[in-house]
Amino acid sequence: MTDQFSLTEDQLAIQEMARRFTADAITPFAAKWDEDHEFPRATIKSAAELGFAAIYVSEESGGIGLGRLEAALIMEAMAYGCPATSAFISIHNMASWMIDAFGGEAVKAKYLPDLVTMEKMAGYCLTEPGSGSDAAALRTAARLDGDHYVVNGTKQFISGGGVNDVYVTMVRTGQDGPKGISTLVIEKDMAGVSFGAPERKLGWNASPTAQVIFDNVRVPVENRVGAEGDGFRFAMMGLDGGRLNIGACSLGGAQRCLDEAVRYTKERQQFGQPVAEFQNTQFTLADMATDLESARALLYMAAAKVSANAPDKSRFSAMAKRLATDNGSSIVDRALQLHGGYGYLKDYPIERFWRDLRVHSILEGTNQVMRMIVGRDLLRQ
Ligand code: FAD
Ligand code: 2MC
Repeated sequence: MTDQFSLTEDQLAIQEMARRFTADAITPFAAKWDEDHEFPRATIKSAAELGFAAIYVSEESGGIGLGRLEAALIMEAMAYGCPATSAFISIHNMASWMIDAFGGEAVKAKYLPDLVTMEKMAGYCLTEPGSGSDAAALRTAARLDGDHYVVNGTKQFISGGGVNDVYVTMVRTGQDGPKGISTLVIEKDMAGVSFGAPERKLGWNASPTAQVIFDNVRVPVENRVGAEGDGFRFAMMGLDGGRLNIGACSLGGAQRCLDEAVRYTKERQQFGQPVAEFQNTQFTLADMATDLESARALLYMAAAKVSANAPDKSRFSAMAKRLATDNGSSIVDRALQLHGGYGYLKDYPIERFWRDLRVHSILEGTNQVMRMIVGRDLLRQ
C-alpha cells in the first residue's frame, strides 16, 4: 500500500480498539443473542464508554468528533462479531448526529449529554406503513398548538422501537412532499406514544423492530431540530452517513465469513485431501476476497467524501452501500456453500451472518433506491 491508501496511526488505533471490544464483549455472545432474540443493552451501553455512541458528534457536545471513515472502521470491526448490534449502534449515532448537527442549543442541551453516554438510546423514524422508498410521502402529522406540536401517525419498522428512549422523527408540518417535513425529538414516555408488537424477522434478532405509534402526542416546539420544512434534508443527510455504516456492517460480516471459510476448508477433508486443495475452493475464496476488497475500497473512499462534504458524497455513499451490501451477502452465501451442510447448521456462525446481512440490501434505502440516487445524479450532470 502507498501512503495515500493506508490508514493513519490514529485510524489503526481506533480500529484495534473496536476489534478488541468486539472480541471480548460481542463475538462470544452474539449467537446466543440471536437464538434468544435478546437485545444486548448492557453491551451496547459499554460501547459508549469507548465513545462509540457519538463517533461523529462534535467534541463540544461530548462526542469524540471523528470522521465517517473512523465510524466505518468501528462499525466494520463490531459487525465481525454481530452485524445487528453494530447496526443498532450506527442508528443511535445517526440520530444523535442529526440533533448535534442541525439542532438549536435547547434541544442539544436537553438530549445530547445522555445520548453520548447512552444513558438514553436514540432511534430514527422515517418509514411509515404507506411510505417506505417514497419517504417524502410520509403522513405523520404535527399540528402546531401554542408552544407544542400535536403529533398523530404511525412509523413502521423502527429499529429499537419500544427499547429506545428517544425517537428522532420525521413529521409533516406543512405542504405535501419533501418541503413540508420537519424533524422532532419525541420521548418514549410522552403521553400518547405506544409501540406495536416486536416484528418476527429472518435476522437482526438482537435488534428489536416495532411500529412506533403517536396518538395526540404533545411535543414541545423546542424539540424541533432546525427549521420547519428542513426535516427531509436532515433525514437524507443522516442517511448519507448511515448508509456507509450499514455497508461497513456488511464488510465486517463478510470478512468474518471469509475467515471462517478459509479456516474450515483447510481442516475439512474430502476425497482424501483438504477441501481447500480443490481449485474450485481456491477460485471461490479468491473471488470472495476480491469482491470484499473492492467494496471496502469504494466504501472507505465514500466515507472520506462524506467527511469532506464533497459535492458527490451522496452518490458515493449510495454506490458504496449498494456494492458493500450486495457483495457482503454474496460472500457470506459462498462461505456457507464452502461449509457444505455444516454451513446450514446453527453450530457454525455462517447462517446467522447470512440472515443478518440480507436485510442490509433493504433498509436505509433499498439497493434499487441506491441505484435511483446514483442514476439521477449521473443524468443531472
Ligand atoms: P417498498 O418501498 O414498498 O419497496 C418494495 C419494493 O419496490 C422494493 O424492492 C423496492 O426497492 C422497490 N421499489 C420501490 N420504489 C421503486 C422505484 N422507484 N424503482 C424501483 N424499485 C422500487 N425505517 C426507519 O425509518 N427507521 C428504522 O429504524 C428502520 N429499521 C428497519 C429495520 C428492519 C429490520 C427493516 C426490515 C426495515 C427498517 N426500516 C426502518 C424500514 C426500511 O428503511 C424500509 O423497509 C425500506 O426503506 C423499504 O421500504 P418498504 O419496506 O416500504 O418497501
Ligand atoms: N442530502 C441533502 N439533501 C438531499 C439529499 C441528501 N442526501 N437527498 C435529497 N435531498 C434533498 C434534495 O436536494 C431535494 O431538495 P431541493 O428540492 O431543495 O433540491 C429534496 O431533498 C427532495 O429530494 P428528491 O427530489 O430527490 O426527493 P424524492 O422524493 O424524489 O426521492 C429518495 C428521494 C428516493 C432518494 C428518498 O425518498 C429516499 O432516500 N428513499 C429511501 C428511504 C430510506 O432510505 N429509508 C430509510 C429509513 S431508515 C432505516 O431503514 C434504518 C434502518 C434506520
